[in-house]
Amino acid sequence: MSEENCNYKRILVTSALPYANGPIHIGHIAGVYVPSDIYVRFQRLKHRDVIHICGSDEHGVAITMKARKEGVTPQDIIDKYHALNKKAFEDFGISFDIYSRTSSEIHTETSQEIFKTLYDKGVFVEKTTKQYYDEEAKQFLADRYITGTCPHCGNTGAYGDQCEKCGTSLDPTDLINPKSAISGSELVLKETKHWYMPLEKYQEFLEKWILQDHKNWKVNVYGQCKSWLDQGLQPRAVSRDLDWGIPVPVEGADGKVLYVWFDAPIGYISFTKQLTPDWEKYWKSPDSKLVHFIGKDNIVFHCIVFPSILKAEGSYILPDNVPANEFLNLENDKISTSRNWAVWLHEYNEDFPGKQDVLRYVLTANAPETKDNDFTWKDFQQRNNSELVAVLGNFVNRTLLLTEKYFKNVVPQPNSFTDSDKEALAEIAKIKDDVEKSLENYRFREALNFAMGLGRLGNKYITEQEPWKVFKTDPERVKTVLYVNLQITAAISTVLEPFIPFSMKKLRGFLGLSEILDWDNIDGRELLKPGSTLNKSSLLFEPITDEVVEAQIEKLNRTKIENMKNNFQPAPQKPLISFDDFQKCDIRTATILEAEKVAKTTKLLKLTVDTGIDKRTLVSGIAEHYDPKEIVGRKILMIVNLEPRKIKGIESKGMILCAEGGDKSLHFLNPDAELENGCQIG
Ligand code: B3M
Ligand code: ZN
Repeated sequence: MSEENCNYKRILVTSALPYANGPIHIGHIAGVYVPSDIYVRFQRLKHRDVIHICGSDEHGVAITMKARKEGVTPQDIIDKYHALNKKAFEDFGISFDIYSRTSSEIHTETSQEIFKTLYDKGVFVEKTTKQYYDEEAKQFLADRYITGTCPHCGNTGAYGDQCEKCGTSLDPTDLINPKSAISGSELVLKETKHWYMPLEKYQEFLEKWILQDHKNWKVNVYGQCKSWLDQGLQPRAVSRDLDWGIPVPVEGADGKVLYVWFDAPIGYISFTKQLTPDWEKYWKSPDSKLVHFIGKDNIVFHCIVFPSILKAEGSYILPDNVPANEFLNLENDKISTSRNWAVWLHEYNEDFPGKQDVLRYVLTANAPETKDNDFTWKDFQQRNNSELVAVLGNFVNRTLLLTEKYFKNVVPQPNSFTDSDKEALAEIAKIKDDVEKSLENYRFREALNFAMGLGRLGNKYITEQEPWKVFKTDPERVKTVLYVNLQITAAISTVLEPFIPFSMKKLRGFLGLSEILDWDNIDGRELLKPGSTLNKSSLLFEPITDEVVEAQIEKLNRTKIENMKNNFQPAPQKPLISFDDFQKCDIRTATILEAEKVAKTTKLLKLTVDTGIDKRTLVSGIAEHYDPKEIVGRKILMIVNLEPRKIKGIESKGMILCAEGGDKSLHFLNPDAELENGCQIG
């Protein structure tokens, strides 16, 4: 038992509430939900009083924007994605104790109650400022609903909070010629009153609570908090002029709702209320430990803003740790919901039925715990085949098959133990202790690697002992060897449960275990008794084929092309030329007679063409778009009076005219009639 957890009677774990405006993807899973689920499963195995709280974050502008874009109501959006994500988490084995939603009545009550408490205590600062108002839509506009020209790069589609083209963070008043994204109309600046959380008043408290009392927080979390504090905290609005959200529960607040980041973290509290009448034991007792699992973009809200709100309210505990992860990229590109550049959890569950553990394993082994990391389908396949199948699965399979073959699926009675037997048995508890220490310190990649050490231990031992050879001459020895292997296998079924629960449940079935063996009993004692009967086993993990992985990569490539086409921006027109200039260009119809790749290049084809004037050679950068075998005989248009150029030692006389698509594809141009070679294009 880690001394840290000894001081706590119960552990309250929260996972960031995903916005109900889109599906969950592997970046969310790697960053937040697999780590939190591993941690909670482990605490349950330690028989600790732990609850895991999560649910949909259903307010905020992102949801109303999605609704507008899809021509439905915000309620339609949150109902769709709350249900989709809740099921996707369940199917993936993320074992929340409650997955609720911030559109619930209990959440509205709880949020308004906390707001009112702070309001009545005079915590908030009321401020009237000028904000953009759409007179046609009769509403103030959130930053994302304001578009205009970026003062930095001239992008005419910049938003009130950011220019997505040059990445500059903006204030709506920075925009040139700001317009409403709702009605398209010009905007007026209008006075509006809002309530602000004076974070600067909690600067001193936060500096002590974080920078002095929580030096043990992850470096990336501690560092981000320190930079926020070093800049000096500023007041932060806790209300918005929106028609979607929790109404501000005070006089003079018509048309105003709680800022989504004020109410969302309170969801952790309202969902706990929903889960248990003992909710105050978790949220208000000093012997409760609160841990927030989040992504790095939520650190300021969970380490600075929400703790300040709870501190101001006065009766709640504050987080003991906030082990935020960095971001996961996909095939070396940033995961993006808007660009559909993601592996969606619900689609993974559909495409890989029964293989949830493979993704759990890979996302833990590759987790962005200290820096952004990259997910590739090839790595997914490689880790499955060379780690899960070849190490863990192989060891378990050999142990169970040999026990079936030699001892009819009954755990053998061991004879005397050699030193290697004793060392192997002793190693089990040591590995378990290493896993435990890493898990208590939120180092999940490290913990998984330690846990896989049981598979490595088993493979090393069984390979050294060679029971398949020894059985011919000394079956009694093999009883001891397989007994040792079965103890390792039994330990695996518990120690790896937090990481790959589906497979460990399957393994317990093979071992005839109706319950998970006690974590703390993996201390060198006997786990599987001689004489107990095993069940028929099968492979724990199957290899993942190239075809399966290629299909996923192909799916992403189709997305990439779709995105390029959807986001196609025509290049700006070139400077004007005179008609005489154009007349100098001699463009003709021609036919390709021969085509071949230019050696040592990937982009070049050497072509022989019939221009009607002559037969000539030219070199063209179309090798990635056309197969030389398929273009012989094709009609093309080409400029015939370009000065010859030597390209890779080949004299190239002319240039083929091609159109480049939004997806960077290249296409020959052809007149709409069968023409002779040499016809002039004018
Ligand atoms: N809905 C997740 C996000 O920023 C946000 C978390 C709320 S946790 C209280 O994508
Ligand atoms: Zn810009």
